[in-house]
Formats: sequence, structure tokens, C-alpha cells
Amino acid sequence: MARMKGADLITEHLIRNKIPYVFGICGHGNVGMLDSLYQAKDKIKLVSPRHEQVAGHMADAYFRVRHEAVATLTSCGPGSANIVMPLQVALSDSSALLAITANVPTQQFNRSPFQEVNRHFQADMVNVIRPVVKRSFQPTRVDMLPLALRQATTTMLSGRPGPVNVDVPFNVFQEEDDVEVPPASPPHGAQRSGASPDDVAAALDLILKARRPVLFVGHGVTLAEASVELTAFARKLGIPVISSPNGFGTIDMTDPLSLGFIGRNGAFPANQAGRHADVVISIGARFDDRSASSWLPGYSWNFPHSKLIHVDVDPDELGRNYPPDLGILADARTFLRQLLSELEHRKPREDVLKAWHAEIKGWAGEWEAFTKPNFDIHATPIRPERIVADCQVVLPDDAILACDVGVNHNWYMQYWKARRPQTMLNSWGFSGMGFGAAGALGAKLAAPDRPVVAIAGDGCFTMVPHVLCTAVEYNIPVVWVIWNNFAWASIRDIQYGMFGGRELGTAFYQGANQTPYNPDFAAWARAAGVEGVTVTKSQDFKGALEHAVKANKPFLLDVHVDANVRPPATGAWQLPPTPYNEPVFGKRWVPGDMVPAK
Ligand SMILES: Cc1ncc(C[n+]2csc(CCOP(=O)(O)OP(=O)(O)O)c2C)c(N)n1
Ligand SMILES: [Mg+2]
Repeated sequence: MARMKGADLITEHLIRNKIPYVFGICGHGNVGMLDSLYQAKDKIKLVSPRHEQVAGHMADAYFRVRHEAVATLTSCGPGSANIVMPLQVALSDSSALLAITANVPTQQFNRSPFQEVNRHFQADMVNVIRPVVKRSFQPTRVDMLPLALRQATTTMLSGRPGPVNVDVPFNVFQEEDDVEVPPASPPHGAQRSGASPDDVAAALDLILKARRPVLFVGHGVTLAEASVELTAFARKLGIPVISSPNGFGTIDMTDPLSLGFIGRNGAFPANQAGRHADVVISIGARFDDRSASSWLPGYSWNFPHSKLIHVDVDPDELGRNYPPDLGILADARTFLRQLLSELEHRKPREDVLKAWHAEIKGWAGEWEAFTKPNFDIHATPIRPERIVADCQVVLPDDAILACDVGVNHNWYMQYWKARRPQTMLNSWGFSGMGFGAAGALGAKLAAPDRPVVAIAGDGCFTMVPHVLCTAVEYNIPVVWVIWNNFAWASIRDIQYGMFGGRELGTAFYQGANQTPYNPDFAAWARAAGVEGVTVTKSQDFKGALEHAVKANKPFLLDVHVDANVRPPATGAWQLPPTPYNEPVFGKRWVPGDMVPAK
């Protein structure tokens, strides 16, 4: 036991858990914590962005790259209100961060002091935050801190990781008590669940009987760091792999077995394989609407015609959308290792997937023939495909792409070939605008020796333009590629489609004659001390990106992209009651069309 201030105990806890950064913004509520961080500044670093949203996205991205969590620090009231959105972004995608929020002094609870949320209950910010975290803790005395901190850190990293909130009243930072720093929590991935031997055997029986099997992998495979096992298993049995965006790169996507993403904005071979499969082995993926063509039968998936083996660490995900034939509660890497070792005890299988591989090859060829010509077109404004293609050529395999939200992201989901896991960051489940532009900063701190490029729509970037200041203040050399189409184009396209070409509030205009408007992003960057270049000709993009990456300093490329070229739909997406559109390329499975084997 030692006599310690609450804030010092928190700082010691962070250090003991090897948390190197706190991304946070000051307020009167957390000055006690800031002073403690000041005392420990050779062991833990405060990075103070200009908006709490950015702090949240930075911490989220840091975890996605390293699978080690950092903390955020916000003040009471508005400061903590600003972190609600990024917490849900992290929660939706199972990303961990320790959100320390300050609150009003316990002595003043319920007296409506400055910045208290108290309409229904005292110091109630925890209940604002509660739905967007895995768990919220509110230690109201210093001697409650050790347990709360240990439980919070363990909860954050165990099982399916997620953001956790520790809400600390002002006085708890300052007051002292005789306390002990809690032991460090097990790091992410230290405790893993496995499948029962019967389930492993049953899964392999089904897989070996299949003639059109497909693996569907999601963030669970990335989080379990099961890339080696996934690749070995897929290659051993020749099973093609469909990836959700947060599963990108768990198998090298230039491998012919990798079919890319599925759903409306997926790749044609992935949707074809998904809807024609006889057995789907889903690992750490959750069949959300965008990767399941809104569950419309026959577009991306074809259950119950196809059999489903569904593996996840979270029981809530098993069968959420499709009842599995075999539901298995297990960590992805453990399960894949179990499958691989079970496979060693089985007789070698003949090459029964020849026909399936030939079909897939045919679909991949059709897709390539349909899409390839557009990748070669030079134009002003620039065709989207060229930007994706040039990024693919310029960026090394270990570069990290921090994607934002919108049609710019759709292009990367459809065409990006990640070579390694944890190299493509997506706000997938919640799609919070600003995630890519801000997350890039956290990603770079997580991987200082690798290039980090944010792909951010003009709309996304203007939500968090102050990321420029943080990059300069802390010398974080990220490259922002602004996908500038002078519109919230993804939403404008939905409006156009649903409402007979009418549009309101989905593009950027100036004046009565509706001249397209945007700030001069490059000049904006320069004003903040960041290098900025405007690119309007496709011929110039590749060189500009090469230069920006090599410069190894904060860099912004304002790239003017054609808003009227849209990613070809290969599946469907529906917002009831609106009717959905048929795919532009490919068609849904209908009975009689290559019926999957039973
Ligand atoms: C914080 C937030 N507000 C609103 C939305 C809804 N939304 C999704 S995409 C989008 C437009 C994105 O515009 P931009 O960044 O320019 O990307 P584009 O679609 O033009 O490529 C909007 C407003 C959102 N996802 N997140
Ligand atoms: Mg835009």
C-alpha cells in the first residue's frame, strides 16, 4: 500500500499496462490528471488534438494497427460528450480504447454545478456513454480506483475487444488514499477460447464434403492475428476467401484464392461465390447488411440453401442474421489451429474442387475484363479507379491506409488488395465521418516507420480539418489524400436514385447560381504548416503521392475526382421501404441456377 493521489494511481496503472499515450483534451475537470501526466511525461505521452472526436479516432486506429490499447482523456460535460461518436465507431468494429472521462466533484453531485449532466441523475455522463462502450465504470472514491481500473482494462481487451469508460469525478483525481496499483491486465489475445473437439470434427466433416466451399472472414480473424493459420487452411484445401473490410489482408489479397469484398460494393467473384456456395465457413464476420446485400436472398448469400458454419468469440453474433447449421463459439486463431490439426488426422482429399475453382476463375476473368479498362483511363477530373490503382502501385505492402467514409471508401472496398493484415482501417459498422482523416494520426503513432495514408472525402475532411494542427504540433508525418468531388457524393447518389434526380443538402455550392464550392484544401494545409498540393490531372497523381510519401512530413494532396463515375454494384443494398436496384454486374441466384449441393 502506498499513499497516492487518484490521478497518480491512474497514471501508474496506464504505465504498468504499457500504455504509451494518452490522447486527450484539457478542461477544468481533468487538470488533476494532466498534472499527474506531467510528472510522468518521460514514461507516458499526452497528445492533445484539437477535438475530442479526433482523440477517440486516434486511439481506435492505434489499437487496430498494433492490437495494443491507449487511453483518451476528456473533461466533464461537453468534452466527454464529444467523444461519444468515436466510442461507438470503436464499439461497432470491436476496437479497444480506455476512455477516461472527468466528472464534477462528488461533493457537488446533483447540485447542478458547472457542466454536470444531471436532468435525470447525478453526474450522469456515464449514462450518455453507456450504450457506446463495452462497459462504464464510475469509481467515486480513490480506494475504488484499483478495482475499477483493473476490471476496465481487462474488459476492454478480453474476448471481443471494445472501448471502455472510466468516469472519474474531479476530486477523485486529487484526493489521496492508501492504495495499491492493480496488477497489469492480460494483453489482448492472451486468453483465447476454443471449440469443442466434436464441433471441430463436425466442421471439418462438412467442409470436406463441400464441393463449393467458401470462407468468409471478418475483423475477428484480424483481431485474433490468425492470418498465418487462415492462409494455411485456405491453401491446404483450396478454399476461396471472401473478406469483410476489417478482415482485408488476413490473406494476401493478390492470392488467387482471395475474392475480395462481398455485397453491393463488393467484387463480382465474391458475390458469385457467396451466392453459389454449398458451405460457407464464416469466421469472425457478422453478416451485416452491407456485406450481405441487406439479407436479400440470393444476392450475396443463399442461406439456407447453403450450409453455414459460423464461428465467433461473441455469442451475440452467432446466428444474429442467419441461423447457422453449426455455430461455434471460439477465437478465430484457436479454431483455425484446431481445424489444421484435425486435418492432419484425416485422409488426404482428392481434388474435388476443380470445377469450383474453374468457375471462380471464370468469374474473376469476367470481372477483370469489365473493370480493367477503366483503370487505364486518364481524365480530368480524375476517374476514381486511377486513384485506387496508383495508390496500389505507390504504397509498399506494409503501408497503412486509413479510410474515411463515403463513396471514396466504396471504391477501396471494391478494389483494394491489402497484402497484410491491419493495413486497411475502416469505420465499418458505424461509418463515422472523420475516422480516416483523424485515425491516420493514431495509426502513424502506432507504426512510426511505415507510411500512413488517409483517404478522406472532402466532406469527411471538413469535419476534422484541425487534424492538420495536430500533425504539425507533434510532427506526425501522415499523408491525406482528399477525395474531392465537391459533394457528400455517396448521399447525393442515394437521393438522386430515390427521388427522381432531386437533391438538397448533399453537395457544396456557393451563391445563387450554385457554383460548386470547396475551400482550397492545399492552401488550407499550407496555412496550418502542412505541405499541400492540388492534383486535377490523373497523370499527376502517382508522382504526387510518391513525393508526399517520401517527404516524410505531414502532407495533403487535394485530388479532384469525378463524382459522376460510380462503383458498379455487384450485389444489392436496401433501405426498406425503398425498392432496391438490381446489380449492374451479375445477377442474383435463383432456384435452378446451379443449385448448391446438399
Ligand atoms: C459523422 C457523420 N455524419 C454523417 C454521416 C452520413 N454520411 C455518410 S457518407 C456522407 C458523405 C461523405 O462525403 P464525402 O466525405 O465527401 O465522401 P464522398 O461520398 O463524396 O466520397 C455522409 C454525410 C456519417 N456517416 N457520419
Ligand atoms: Mg465528397
